[in-house]
Amino acid sequence: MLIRRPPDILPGEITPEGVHRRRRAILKALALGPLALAGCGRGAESQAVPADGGGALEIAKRGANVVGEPMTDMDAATRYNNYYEFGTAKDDPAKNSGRFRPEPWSVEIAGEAEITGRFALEDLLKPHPLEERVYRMRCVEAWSMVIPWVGFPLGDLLKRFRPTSKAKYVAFTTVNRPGEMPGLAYPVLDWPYTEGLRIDEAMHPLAILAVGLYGRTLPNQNGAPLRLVLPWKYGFKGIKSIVRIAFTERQPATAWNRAAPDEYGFYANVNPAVDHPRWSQATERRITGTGFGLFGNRIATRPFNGYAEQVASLYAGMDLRRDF
Ligand SMILES: Nc1nc2c(c(=O)[nH]1)N[C@H]1C(S)=C(S)[C@@H](COP(=O)(O)O)O[C@H]1N2
Ligand SMILES: [Mo]
Repeated sequence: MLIRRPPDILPGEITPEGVHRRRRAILKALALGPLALAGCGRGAESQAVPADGGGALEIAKRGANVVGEPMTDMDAATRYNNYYEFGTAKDDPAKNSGRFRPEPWSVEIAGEAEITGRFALEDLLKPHPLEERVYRMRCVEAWSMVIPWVGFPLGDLLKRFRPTSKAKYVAFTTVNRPGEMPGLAYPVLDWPYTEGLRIDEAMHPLAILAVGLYGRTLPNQNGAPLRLVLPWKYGFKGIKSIVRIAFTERQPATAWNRAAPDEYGFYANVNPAVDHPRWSQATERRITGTGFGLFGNRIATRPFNGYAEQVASLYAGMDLRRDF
């Protein structure tokens, strides 16, 4: 049975029912038992997180050593959001997403692949061991957070559908539910929200499909039940509440690129040398928490958000000022 959450409840108060039940449902569907904690390399020991999420935050904080930077509080990560389907103010998604129902959920797989069709989320997640990994996230408005996402590499899922040699790109679509998403009443973007990746970007192990954060199931405002996390790209590439994944031969249209092609490119790799036409992208405000933490330290932005060593080779020979 679905437990509705009143829309006016703040995310800090959502421990109860809804979240716990959904987490239990997902953990059960995954036959997970304890969450495997892998960190992102550098010999981070695998650590078990109790299925009830207890201690997950503490473990995730130790995981911050993986990026060597202080983690953002869960409070800020779940109250300061961009999810325009729930409104354009940063606190709108937390305030307005209580009516959204992330279950049951299915995803349509379409296009240039041997296997296509509509699949229940549980079935898509089943064979993929979940990991919790701490990543820097950099939004286009020049703020960033350090968040422990729970998920698995996108490529592990995509490969199962056996993309054909014509599959050069992957296109993603967000769910379109005007009754549950009040922001859809405003023509801010050409709804539904769409995003895309070149297939080699999509297959890169740093491209993550997330189902949780801080050892918990994704809250609605962060893109429940399934969203992309692309640590080397600007935040808008991290499409939320995905209902369709299509393999395409041509570069797909994306919502932000269609709305303002001079401001938001298809690649959207974090690049301090290429400014947004209306502001510099050379520095960012690192948000650590709510309150004063929202002001954050101003720090220099790094190419590919600090992940150049892992991903720069994907773009060898490209002019990143033109393909921004
Ligand atoms: N469907 C959808 N996905 C979206 C957005 C949106 O408005 N709608 N906003 C994007 C932007 S601009 C950012 S910065 C990230 C924010 O993710 P977070 O709120 O979990 O930090 O989500 C991205 N994914
Ligand atoms: Mo963003």
